[in-house]
Amino acid sequence: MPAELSPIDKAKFAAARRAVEYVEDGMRLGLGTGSTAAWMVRLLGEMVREEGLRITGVPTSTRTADLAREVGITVIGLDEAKWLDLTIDGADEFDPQLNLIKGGGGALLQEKIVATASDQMIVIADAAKEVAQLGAFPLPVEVIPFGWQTSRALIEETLVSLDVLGRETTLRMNGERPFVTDEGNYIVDLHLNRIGNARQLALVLNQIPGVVENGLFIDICDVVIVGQGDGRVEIR
Ligand code: ABF
Repeated sequence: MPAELSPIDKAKFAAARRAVEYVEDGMRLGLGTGSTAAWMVRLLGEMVREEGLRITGVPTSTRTADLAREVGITVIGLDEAKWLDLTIDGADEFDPQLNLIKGGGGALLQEKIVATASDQMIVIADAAKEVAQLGAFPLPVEVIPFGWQTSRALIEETLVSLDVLGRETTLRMNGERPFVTDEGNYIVDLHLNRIGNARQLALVLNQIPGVVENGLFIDICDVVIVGQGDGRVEIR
């Protein structure tokens, strides 16, 4: 473990270190995005450089693609890989059913496509991400820029009819301008506080014109590796 890590980074590193134990020679891997996933990518890079591990990686963002190349991982696109053995990614929240909120880092669309195209998805997270019910973390919804205000209004109307506590929505910003995803879209964050029926909400949101994808990952994750501040891990 690198020296001088804060407890939160120790937790992220510990989860990443356990996750790479699932990686076998020859695997095609989905490479997640975020600070926890970045530890995993660096560790895989070490295994490639020092142990001769042969893997190909499909990154879920340009950030991860840049890092993966930098550490020596062979990067290919999903269409070239076609199917993946394993995806390892971070999350913003996970519940007892291993359903997730993702997209705080803005990469939810590629993350969901890549995870869904994998035999297995392992989430790596620090213990603060574990919740009894999803929703305290704002739910990201990716919308196309054309008519985004209409899409947002439709999202707000939809929330009125569902079992959610909060209904505030905000357009994610990058300074003075809207945050733009790798796919050229905007993100509307939904401040719901508690999501009663995540499965229903995920389906309903994706019916709204202009909505490309939402950050609820339902029945996609197989295992969560939870890192603790003292470097221990627990498996969910
Ligand atoms: C990605 O990075 C996202 O889906 C999630 O939003 C975020 C988690 O970031 P971190 O690991 O930095 O907390 O996995």
